Amino acid sequence: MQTSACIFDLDGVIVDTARYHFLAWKRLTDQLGIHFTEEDNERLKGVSRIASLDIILEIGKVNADENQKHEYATRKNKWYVEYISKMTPDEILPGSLAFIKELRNAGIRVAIGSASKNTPMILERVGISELFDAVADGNIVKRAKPDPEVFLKAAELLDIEPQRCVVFEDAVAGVQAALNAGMMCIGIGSPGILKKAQFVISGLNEMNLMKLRILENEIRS
Ligand code: B16
Ligand code: MG
Repeated sequence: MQTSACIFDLDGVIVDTARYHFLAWKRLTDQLGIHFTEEDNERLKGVSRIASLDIILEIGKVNADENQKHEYATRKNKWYVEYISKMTPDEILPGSLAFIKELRNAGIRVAIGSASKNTPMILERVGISELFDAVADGNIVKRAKPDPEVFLKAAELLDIEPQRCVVFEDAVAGVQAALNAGMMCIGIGSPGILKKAQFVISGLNEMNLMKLRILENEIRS
């Protein structure tokens, strides 16, 4: 079965916003007296904002009620938005634009499937809002990855069956979400971490349509 649509995670696949998330969480954890490292930040990739905060509070062994949690998450997001509002098109990861344009020229539909509620601002800042046929993000889905909701929503918006979609994902929870959606998944990162992805590359600069066609034949046959 041939691929009719590609769904891209945003953070870690098309842009590297993990460092901005880290800087913003670090400002919060410094204020709360929690020791938070870049290694800890790895655990937050692909995880929703509030679930990320829960992990951080658990690391710091800090208790907080719902009101406090809401205030902490809002404080962090305010700083995060300050950082991403200064993003430029130079921050698009290598190979992303060329691959997405190649897909579009071949009639393959393209969508975003991201946990981030800041997806529209990021796409706008880096100048690629017009590039996607559909955007499924944290503003329209309720259940966080590894739940398949975000990818199923993207497929629905594109009007393409899940079995004809390929997901590109950098987070363990995101790879699982793609598989749960019944989609083929190509991991972006390390094969040692993204163990369940059917194939792993280090970035979209390693992908092109011919390679995708070869992979789908191997994986779907
Ligand atoms: P926001 P993705 C995810 O984006 C990030 O990887 C994760 O670190 C972040 O907590 C989450 O978005 C929510 O982001 O606070 O902007 O709503 O990888 O699914 O594109
Ligand atoms: Mg990601």
